[in-house]
Amino acid sequence: MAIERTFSIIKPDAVAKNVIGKIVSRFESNGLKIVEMQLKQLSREEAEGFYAEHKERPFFGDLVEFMTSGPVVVQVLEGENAIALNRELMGATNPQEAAEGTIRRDFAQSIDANAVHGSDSPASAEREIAYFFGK
Ligand code: IDP
Repeated sequence: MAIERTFSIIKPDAVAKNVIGKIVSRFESNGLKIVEMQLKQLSREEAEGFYAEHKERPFFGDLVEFMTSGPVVVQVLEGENAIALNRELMGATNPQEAAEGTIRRDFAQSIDANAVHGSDSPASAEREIAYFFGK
């Protein structure tokens, strides 16, 4: 299987709950390496640009509000099948529907405050990594 890179965000709810280490540990113990990492406060413009594909969705305003409500951790994860593996470790968007043992099931409380973001395809991974870390 190919070594891939994917983009991940530990969202403001998880940072506020002090579970950065627990979430990173899930990545590491499942074979993903952290190759870039930064704690940062997103500006409104950065959050709007990052989620531009959701601009027309009714929850867009709340999503931007939430993503700028406190610091996040942006990171690049590398490993075999990293994009799909990270999505599997995260669990479903709605934590109530996320499988047992997933990050969202264990650390998230609601569909809008759902602990983590992860790229959903090679094209998004490339775009999202470039958006925060350049080439
Ligand atoms: P994903 O994060 O699992 O890839 P997307 O459908 O790409 O899910 O949605 C991006 C983010 O938008 C979600 O992680 C969640 O925080 C938020 N979101 C998605 N659907 C809803 C909704 O129906 N209400 C509120 N927030 C939502």
